[in-house]
Formats: sequence, structure tokens, C-alpha cells
Amino acid sequence: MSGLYMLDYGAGNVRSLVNAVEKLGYNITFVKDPSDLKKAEKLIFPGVGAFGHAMDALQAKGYVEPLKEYIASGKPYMGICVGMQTMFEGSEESRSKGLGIIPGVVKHFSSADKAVPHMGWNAAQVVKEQTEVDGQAVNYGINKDNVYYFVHSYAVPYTEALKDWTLATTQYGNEIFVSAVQKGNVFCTQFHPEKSGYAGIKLLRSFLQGTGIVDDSKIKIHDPLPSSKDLFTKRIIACLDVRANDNGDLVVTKGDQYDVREKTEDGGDVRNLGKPVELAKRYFEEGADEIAFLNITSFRNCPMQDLPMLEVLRRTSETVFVPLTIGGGIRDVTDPDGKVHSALDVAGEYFRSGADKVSIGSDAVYAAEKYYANDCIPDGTTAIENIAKAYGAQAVVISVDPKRVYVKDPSETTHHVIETPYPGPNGEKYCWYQCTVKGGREGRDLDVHQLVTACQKLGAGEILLNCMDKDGTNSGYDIELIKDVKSAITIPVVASSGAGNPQHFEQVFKETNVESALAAGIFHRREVPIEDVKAHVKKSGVLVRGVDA
Ligand code: 1PR
Repeated sequence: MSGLYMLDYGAGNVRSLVNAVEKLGYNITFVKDPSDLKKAEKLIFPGVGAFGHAMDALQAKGYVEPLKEYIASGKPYMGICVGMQTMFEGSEESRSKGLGIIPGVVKHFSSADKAVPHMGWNAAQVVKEQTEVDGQAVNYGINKDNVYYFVHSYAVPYTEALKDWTLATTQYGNEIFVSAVQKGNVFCTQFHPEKSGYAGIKLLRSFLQGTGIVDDSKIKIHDPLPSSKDLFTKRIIACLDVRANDNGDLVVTKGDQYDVREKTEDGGDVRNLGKPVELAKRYFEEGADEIAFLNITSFRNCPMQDLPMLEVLRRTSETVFVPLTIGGGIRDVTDPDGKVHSALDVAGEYFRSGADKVSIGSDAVYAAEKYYANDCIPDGTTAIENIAKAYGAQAVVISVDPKRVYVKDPSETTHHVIETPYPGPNGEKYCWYQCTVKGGREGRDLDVHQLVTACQKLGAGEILLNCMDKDGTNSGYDIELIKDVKSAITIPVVASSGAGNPQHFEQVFKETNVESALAAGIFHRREVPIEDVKAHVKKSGVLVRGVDA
């Protein structure tokens, strides 16, 4: 279709959306100049990042008035995430004014009863039912049997005043917010269709194939009913530790307590469990809710030259339509020729290649140390702060590599200690969790409690909580560690390390209030398929996303 345009202001990953549109057989042209908006016949605005950043960029580039004119022209318009939020009058996130096309203000979620950001798969209840529509799927294909991928800290609370506009609502904790709007030629979603698996692809197809214009006289409006519990699902994440093997090939590997070499007398080869792009595609098709790549030898290389990982992301985002996280080497780097790249530039390169989130390991530990040395005052210089400011908190994950340090008595250390039913080698009944850097090779004088609380203050949006003692053991997650971390912060936590069977996932979801659980070895070695994990967890009463096709 000619005339399909995308408005991008360079704030994050739009590659996945382009890939999804192209997969559906359409070509899309980027708006490069305000005059392009006059040429557009259909327009998609995939807002990513922060509201103020989006509106300021639209203002600076002279897009605000031409965009309003385009929307008023009656030609089909689709806004996604911040692209939907900008339709409102303003946001608590920023002083910048919105487009003001829909009445109302975007508000911050309360973290009193839930983790914020709202990050994961949730249902969308259609409240404005189309009874008859020419040429396009009813309700753009939004359907109560599906869940969609959300990632945001701000949303528009549903009120009667918005009845006219609201196509679907979603409940998160006790809050009901507008998750899709539609009126005439305008269709916007708070969730990301391009990250919502096949359910999202179908929705995009509906917008692209249809007229994109709905006759508002042919609709029936229902009231959204708050239920006692939201339909937010727990995420199952597949993690791929990637590194070059001794022949220089990029492989997915997996360690036992971070040792990735085969146990042979001559030191052993790096374990090779497959190719990153192929494995990621397999996990997407098997129902993984998210894929994480960790470039585990990043500290020995320069990531800006680490083109293979950028290429891995580019190729993965062509076939994988769930969120992608990349970790390893997110820090300031200097090229061999002396050119300096900030962590923000490094992250930007990954976002443009298809990543939705970056995960920071070693550099987060140094940032936390700096935060405490500065009397707990963020100084605005860390990678966490800079990336969160430009791309939003939801794009910044902290990968934590802790290990247990046993003590006989809490008085032996100043660190945050827990009493453990699993005593240490000399019968010690207490332990603290020491943070490490450089892939677990160097322990620091910082405990996990200190790290996660500092990172949340600095603006991180999620914690990927590994555990060196549990990694690769198949003995289950470190429940004590996870509970302890969850109690310290309000951002979502990914439980990682030790999954050996589906019961371990059930256990971590039932015994802790963690939002998601990650595994590597059991999936790579095909010991347990993702479908089996999901079927088991679902049967035990925990909500998970079904495998769609
Ligand atoms: O410090 O910002 O460059 O990031 C380096 C990243 O690489 C960190 O996220 C760190 O966790 C990771 N990393 C470094 N060395 C290793 C290693 O294994 N030698 N991998 C490593 C960490 C742990 C998990 C693993 C789970 C689940 N891997 O990601 O996938 O423990 O495994 P399991 O289900 O098989 O038990 P920076």
C-alpha cells in the first residue's frame, strides 16, 4: 500500500513495528519532514519513551500542527503507547502539553498494590462494541481471549467522560485504565501490538487491511466492570547467554554457577547450545513471553564494535514479536581509535537494532556505589539515569549477579543479612548477598538490598535477579533472595537461576510475588518445553499467556 507512513522521533525501538508491518506485506515510509504528513494516507505513530520527550520532539520538528491537521482530515490514524497518550491534554509525567484531541490527563499508576511500571501481558476488555463494520475486523480484532503486551508507568484512568472514545479498558491492580481508543478515523492502543505476538500482528493487519475508519453510529457501549482481580499474567522468559566460542563463532552457552566451559581435564570448550537467532525464534514460537540476550563476555570487548550482537538483534526482530532485552556491555566505551561512546549511545544503538530494553550489570553496581558515596543523592551522570531519561524507566533493566556470603552472626557484617534454613558450609545460619561485577568474577562491598534500592532511585524499571549459587543447578529458584528483593522495591522483578522443572515456576509464583520467571538451561537442553511450563503453571491457578498462533 502506498501512502502508509510512520512518525518516528528517534526515541526507541521502532524496528519491530516496521518488521511487523513488512511481514504483513506492506511498505512503510518514515515521515522525515512535516510536509510528508500531507502525503500520508494512513499514519502510525509509535510513541516510545517519555511523554515530555515525545511532545518536545514533535514541537521541535514542527510536527504538532501538521499532525493535528492530518488527524482532523479524517484519514486513518493509529497511535501506540506514548503515541496514544499524546492524544490527551497532558500527562503527570511532564509539563509539556499534549495534542489535546481527547479530553483528560495521563496519570501515574499507584504502586501501593502492584509493581510499577505495568510491564507484561494483560487483557483488554472491549467496552465499545462495533456491531457492524464495513471492510474491517470488528473492534480491530481486540478480543477477550487474548492478552497484549503493555509497558508503561502512566495511563489514562477510565471515567464516564471518556465513554465516547474508549474502545477497551484494562485493569491493573485496582485501577481501570483506557487501553484502546477509537473514534472515527482514530485508533490508538496503550499496549504494543508489535510486541504482542500473533494477537498483535492480527490487530495490526486489521488496521492496515481495513478502511481504518469506523462509523460511530454503529456501536454499542458497555460499562467496564472492575473485577476483584486483574487479568495480568506472569511472564515466562527465555534467556540466551551469548559469547564467542574458541573458534570465534557466536554461540548460546550456559554455565554452571557461571562457568560455561565443559568439565574436561584440558580446561574444556565453551558449551555450545545453539545459534542465538534460531533459538530465539524457537522460543517465540513455543510461547516465550520475552527473550533476553546476555552478551556475557562484553567486559572484554568494545560493544560498539560488537556488531554480531547488533546483527543478532536485527535478525531476531524480523521473526520474534515479543519484547527483546539485551545485556552485556551497556556502559561508556572507548573504541580502539580513541572515540568515546556514552552508555546512552551504546543503548541507543541496541534500541535501533530491535531491543526494547537494555540490561545493565557491572555498571549498575558502580552506579550504586557512587550513589551511596554521594549521600544517596543521584548526580544525574549514571547510565541508568541517562538511559531512563531518554527512553523511559521501562527500558532499563538491572541484571544482578549476587552470591551468598555466610556469617555465623549478623554482627559480623554491616550488610543486610537474612536468616536462612539452608546453612552454610560451617553451619552458618545467616547470609548476605554480595553483588559482583565482570560476570561474577569480582565481589564488591555492596549487598543486593543496597543495589536494588539504589537502582530504583536512579530510575531503573526492572530487576533481573540472577543468583550465582543457583545458576545452572536445576535445583529451583532462590526463594529467600527473591522475597527479600521484592520486599525492598516496587519495580518488577524477574526471578532467574536454578529452574529445573515446571514445579519450580509454580513455586516461585506462589511463594513470592515476583512478576516473571526466567530460565535458560532447561529450555536450551530441551529438558522442559516452554509449553509444559505454562500448562503446569496455569493448571496450578496462576495466570499465564496461552501459546497463540
Ligand atoms: O556486566 O553489564 O557487561 O553485563 C554482563 C551480563 O552477562 C550480566 O547480565 C551477567 O549476568 C551476564 N553474565 C556474565 N557472565 C556470565 C556467565 O554465565 N559466565 N551470565 C553471565 C549470567 C545468568 C543468567 C542465566 C540464569 C538462568 N547468566 O542469565 O541465564 O542464571 O540459568 P538457568 O536457568 O540455566 O539456571 P555487564
